[in-house]
Amino acid sequence: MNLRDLKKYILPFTLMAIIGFLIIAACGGAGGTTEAPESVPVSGDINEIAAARGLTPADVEAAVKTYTPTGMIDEYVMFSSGGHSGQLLVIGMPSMRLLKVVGVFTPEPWQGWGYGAKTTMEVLDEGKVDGEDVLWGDTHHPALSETEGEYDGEWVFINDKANARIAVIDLRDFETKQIVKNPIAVNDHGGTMVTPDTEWIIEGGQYAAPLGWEYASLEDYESEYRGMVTFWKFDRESGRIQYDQSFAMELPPYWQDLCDAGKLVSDGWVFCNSFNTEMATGGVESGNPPFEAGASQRDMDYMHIINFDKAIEVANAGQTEMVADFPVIPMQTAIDEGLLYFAPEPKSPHGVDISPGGEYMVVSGKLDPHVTTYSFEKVQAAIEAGGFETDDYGIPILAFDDVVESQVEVGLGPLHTQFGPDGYAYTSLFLEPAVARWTLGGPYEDLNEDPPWSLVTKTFVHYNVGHIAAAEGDTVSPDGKYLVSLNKWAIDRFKNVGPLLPQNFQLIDIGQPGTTMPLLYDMPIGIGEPHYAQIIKADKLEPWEVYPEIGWNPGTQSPDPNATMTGEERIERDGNNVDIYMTAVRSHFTPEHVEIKQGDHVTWHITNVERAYDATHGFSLPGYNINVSIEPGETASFEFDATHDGVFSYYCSEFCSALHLEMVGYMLVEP
Ligand code: K7E
Ligand code: CUA
Repeated sequence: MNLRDLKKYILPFTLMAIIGFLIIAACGGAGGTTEAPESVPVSGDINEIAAARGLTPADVEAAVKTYTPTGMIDEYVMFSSGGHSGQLLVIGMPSMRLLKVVGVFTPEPWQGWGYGAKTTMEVLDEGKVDGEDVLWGDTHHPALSETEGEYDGEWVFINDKANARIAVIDLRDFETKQIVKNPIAVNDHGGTMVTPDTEWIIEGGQYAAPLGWEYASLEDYESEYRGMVTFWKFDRESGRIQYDQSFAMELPPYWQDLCDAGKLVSDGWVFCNSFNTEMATGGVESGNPPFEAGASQRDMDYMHIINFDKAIEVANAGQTEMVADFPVIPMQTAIDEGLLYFAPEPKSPHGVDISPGGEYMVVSGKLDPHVTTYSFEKVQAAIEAGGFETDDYGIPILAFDDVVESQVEVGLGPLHTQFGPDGYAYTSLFLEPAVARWTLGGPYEDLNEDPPWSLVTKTFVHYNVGHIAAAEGDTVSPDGKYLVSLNKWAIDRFKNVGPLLPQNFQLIDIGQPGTTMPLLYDMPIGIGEPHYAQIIKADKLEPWEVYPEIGWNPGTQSPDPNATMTGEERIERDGNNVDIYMTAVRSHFTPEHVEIKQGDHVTWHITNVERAYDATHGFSLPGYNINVSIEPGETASFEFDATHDGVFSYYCSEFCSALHLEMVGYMLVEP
């Protein structure tokens, strides 16, 4: 490629970047970075304090809307991805207080996740990739379980983009119960999304590769590389993904991005956006267009429209091929059976979001200033009418004009869309950076004063927003009220903490109609880059305060056969195998002496016999990398070989009582 060609590719991006930076610079000023005053009065008249701190009346109003005094419980709970921390964050709203970091793909010492306790090691072991431990993840999209399209507060799922894994978290105890590794894909992106009754969890792919971890040269990209979408069957009774009832669909090697399940009128269908329909394979070092240019040449990519109800029938009828021992509907079967259609979508889109009633699919092209809304009804009519063009793989393409309902110009770099209860939709604008409010038409037309299919207002955010999340925003009845802008850049929002900055969540008030959409609060996220979040009404969550019975196994969510009641503590030896049955209660472990021999194999069971709310004990065994968190009622088990001799003091690692420091014991390992 010569320099002129390269310029042709690069120029639009450079322009976009410059525009982006200009705007950042502009709103950095407008956003008003204020130095903290030297000294702030802590007593006196409220107006004096506000004036001394440089607070405007709008700031005071925002404070009153978000300030949550001690003991007041938040109205909403946000489940946010923890990005490449591999964890899940639980945040109260509107206070924006971090309530919990849930260990998912990465060991999390403070909750004993991955430091010996069997119920945690077994789950992390399920996440092995090709037999190897992979003890981190890149979590992107949490999905709360739904009943009839409403969040039900029972489960939350999240994907690991890096390794194509899905985790299942039980909201009775907020612990991860299962990790499944996708056998046909190295990595993923379009997960997790659930069907309206959580019978299925959707995991879309991203960077195409030969399915099933095979090798093929990039020269053979078009014939050997493939995209995919996997449908995981979820069983509420057991609380587990049913691996052997799950299946995938082979797709062209376009980069499938994000999916969403249809709901109400579009229930039974699944939609995914894609980019790189150019099938660029990069190689800038060899004079090829770089990926970001090569994958952005066409004006249109393809929204994938999947007749999912029919796909289930086809899979159940065995019209699948095994790839890495996993059933996959071949692309040709998907075409022949009418499971897969495309609709052109402008231009390098990112995500597809289904309106609350299921009537519309909303897509934004990153390089197009519009949101494009497709009508499900029109899609059905176009499929009915037939007579399609096809892509190179023979997949029917519905004509753009036949299926588009409306295009609304919202601004630069539109990404993701959320919905309110009042016919308003919200789209993040990465480049401006702002959140746009615009109106849906059709059945939503009379819900507000603003004309249908029009931009209403924008709120600038700081900075470079990715996803946005609205209260109950993915349900059939969104709440409105609050929206969180998940910003990628923080720049000047916080005290500099060095070159690696936190991401910035910004709470926005969307409870007022029209052009009023004020920013309320900033929350720095100090771990990982959160991609997406879902927000549930807090009263839908009813987790246990303590485990239901003394001797509970959180892995099976049932009584543990190794539960130990007070008075039953003992050490049993059978040859070199030593079994320890221990209890923990404020403020002692029983037994307090454990005497074993070097070379023994030790299996240790500890039951926290407490019934008091929050009476957690930790158990740490230095020298053996053991750290366990034992919640009230829980029985935790771990095993190790006593390889090092010596004297090891085990102690409680949760400050649980005035005599917590005395909650200790000695393990003596005789050489
Ligand atoms: Cu970062 Cu949904 Cu993975 Cu957009 S994704 S921003
Ligand atoms: Cu138990 Cu500290």
